[in-house]
Parts: sequence; structure tokens; C-alpha cells
Amino acid sequence: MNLPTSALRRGAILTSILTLAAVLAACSGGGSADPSDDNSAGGTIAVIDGAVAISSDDLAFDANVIMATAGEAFTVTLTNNEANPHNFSVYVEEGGEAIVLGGIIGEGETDEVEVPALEPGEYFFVCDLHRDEMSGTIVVEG
Ligand SMILES: [Cu+2]
Repeated sequence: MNLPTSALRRGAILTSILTLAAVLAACSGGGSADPSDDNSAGGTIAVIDGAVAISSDDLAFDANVIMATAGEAFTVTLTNNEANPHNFSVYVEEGGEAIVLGGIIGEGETDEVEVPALEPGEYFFVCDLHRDEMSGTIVVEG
């Protein structure tokens, strides 16, 4: 039997969504997002040869802007450097439709998040567990 990878992928994504829904339900009531609360360390990183690496520590990503090229899918590798669990997800905009939901990882773990080819524009990335503290923008050009 040969399952198409797209079906497997849908299953994985659905599992992620269900996991996230459970997690988000457990810790709702976060209040409105105030950009001044964002303690991301700042900095801009760029996708090179279809890949970019980001890390998390002290409830922050080590970058809050990711530069990418329109029409080219890329892989974001998240490395979690602290005990708090984190993930990396991409949305059309803050509060908008999910483009890809990353898996939740613990200390010392990594997760590779496959971001599909995007149209030029700005997109929202976030740790779904720490929406008020850990977010940024993917700037897609070209
Ligand atoms: Cu987090």
C-alpha cells in the first residue's frame, strides 16, 4: 500500500491543529497583543538556499523578522534552548488563517517547519504557546 504523501501530510497537520487547539483552550484569556510586550530579541534573519534557523530562549525568538523570496518554499528550523516548550507557526496575519503549524518542542529539541511558497507580502509568525511574547514578521519579496 502506498499512501500519497499529501494524505500523510494532511494527517500530520490535522494532528498538530488538534494538539494546538487543546493547548490553546487550556491557556486562553491572554488578552490583547501589545507590541511593546513583545520581548523578542529582535534582529533580522534571511532564508538562504531554502533554509533559515531560528532559536528560542528566555521566552523569545532570537529574531523578529525573517526575509524570504516570493514563490520559493523554505524550511525554518527551530531550536529550543530553554525548558519552556515552544513552536513556530505561520499565519496569513495575526489572528488570521494558519499557513503552517509547527510542532511543540522541549528543551534541546529542534523542529523543521516547511513553509510553502508565498506571495509577496508580510506574514505573521508566532509561538502558539506564547503569543504575547514571541512573534514576528516574515517579509516576502520578489
Ligand atoms: Cu513559546
